Amino acid sequence: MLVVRALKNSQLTDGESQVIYETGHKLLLKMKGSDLLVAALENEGVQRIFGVPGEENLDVIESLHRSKIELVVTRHEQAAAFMAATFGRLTGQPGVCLSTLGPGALNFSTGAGYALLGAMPMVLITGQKGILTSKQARFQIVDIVSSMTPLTKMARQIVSTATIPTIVREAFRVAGQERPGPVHLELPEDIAAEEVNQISIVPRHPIEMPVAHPAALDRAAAMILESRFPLIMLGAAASRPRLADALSDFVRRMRIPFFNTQMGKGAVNSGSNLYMGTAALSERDYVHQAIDRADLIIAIGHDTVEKPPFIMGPKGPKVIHIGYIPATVEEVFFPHAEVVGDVGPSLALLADRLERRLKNASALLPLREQILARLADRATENRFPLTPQRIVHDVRQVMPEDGVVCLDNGMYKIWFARNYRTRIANTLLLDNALATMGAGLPSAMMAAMLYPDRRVLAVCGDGGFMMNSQELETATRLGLNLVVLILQDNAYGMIRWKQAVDSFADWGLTFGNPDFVRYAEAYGAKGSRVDSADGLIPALEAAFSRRGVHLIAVPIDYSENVRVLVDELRRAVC
Ligand SMILES: Cc1ncc(C[n+]2csc(CCOP(=O)(O)OP(=O)(O)O)c2C)c(N)n1
Ligand SMILES: [Mg+2]
Repeated sequence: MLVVRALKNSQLTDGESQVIYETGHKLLLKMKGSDLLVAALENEGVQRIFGVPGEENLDVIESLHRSKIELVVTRHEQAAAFMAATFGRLTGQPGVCLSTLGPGALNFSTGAGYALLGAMPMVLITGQKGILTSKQARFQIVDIVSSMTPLTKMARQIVSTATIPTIVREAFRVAGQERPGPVHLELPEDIAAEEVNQISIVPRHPIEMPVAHPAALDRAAAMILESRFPLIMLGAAASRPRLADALSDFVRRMRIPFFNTQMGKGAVNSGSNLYMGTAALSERDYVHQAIDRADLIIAIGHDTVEKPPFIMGPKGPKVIHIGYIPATVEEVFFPHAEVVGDVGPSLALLADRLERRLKNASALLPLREQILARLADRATENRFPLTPQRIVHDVRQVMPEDGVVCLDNGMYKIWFARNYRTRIANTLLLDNALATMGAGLPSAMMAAMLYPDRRVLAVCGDGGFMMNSQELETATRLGLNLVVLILQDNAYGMIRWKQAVDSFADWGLTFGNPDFVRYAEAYGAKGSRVDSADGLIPALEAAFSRRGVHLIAVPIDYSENVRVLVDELRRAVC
């Protein structure tokens, strides 16, 4: 254990104000709780913290100032939480965000829910008034630990400097281990300022997850061998960054066709000739022709936080759940067998039992061409405003294989999930769990920070974009290379679509918009507007090649929503 020790004045030579300790932590003449917190965060490998500080965080800010950790100030705490969560999603290491007490901490709520449902590792640190005295009575005090408890895997107030190292270590373990998610720590200002004597930082060590039990593997193998029409489904947990290679290997060795849920998209090379589609709707889409014919679905990493990719009933296919943790049983999902354990090695063991023994592996493959052909329908239509299919098609043209598209939430999410083909894991980031509006821009900003050499595109509706558009300032200040595509229908289009589907009157869901070009320019970004069907590709190309932050507004024709997603599917699949 590394011992962090406060040196007495007498131990320092004249004029010496700080000592570099052997681990690289700076040991201060007077060490305080916040220094210990920051030393513990450095011990976890934290390099950046996102947030909006308040006066209760000032000790922490001073400690960060003296550390190697960068403080990235955002313009709203929600955006900081979305960025930290996306860091966790893309790296597997918890992202960290910081806020003040009360109002700032409450602004973290949506971000905490986003990380909890989305299984994204994150540590949220909030300030609080002193707990030993009460000099400001109840000013700004709300019970944040209680408000965070249902939104996190663990929520704790730090009540003594002595426990900081263990609480921080525990927080990162809990946040990072399967199923990953957010952890909340509240650091009151008097504990942050309290002088610290001799306290040990808890070192990290690697942890290997157990692999599935041989009996479970044998049972699953027998079911797969018996199956006449097997189909693989890749769910949200299939997109864990560490799983991409093992999963691709499994699909390649089994030769069973696969489809994915929205959040399982890209987990395996879907340019692959086994890809059958994405279940963006719960039923009646073209991909459901394969799902409905299957007698066995091998569901890898399915997380029932997602809108159901298909609905199980008393009849229909058997389901094997393969996951890091056991399945959750729902009205619409109740697997018949489970393979629980570290997914990558467990899949390799399953493939060892089955490779070259499956006579029916590709029984459903003949449906593939017809399903994918229907999705490509009208993708190059020359209509203006542009159709969603054309927008998805044109975006794919300008995005290289490793380019990352980050979606906000709106009607276009269904179109991108169905029609956008991914070839590399985590190159279409979307939220089909909390499905909150406002995360598109911050998640894309995080992707742009992590991958400065890749093209990163945020796709937002005109509603969702405006929920965190202030972060354009953060993006320009950070010097990010990022393009934001705003799909303009002057409405909450998705709700309008649902209104139409359920035969409600078209009422109450439209709004006005700022001039997006001038709006971008006011932030020091560049703005442009697409005003012809052939204008989107050149606008995107120009924005990516000029670098910096660009905003492109494109009018969208949502009449396709009802034409395809209601009328056509009803005719085709009924
Ligand atoms: C924070 C939040 N508020 C409300 C909703 C409900 N909701 C889902 S999609 C949507 C409309 C989105 O409008 P816009 O961003 O313009 O996208 P569009 O559907 O018009 O393309 C709404 C209001 C939500 N998911 N999240
Ligand atoms: Mg809209």
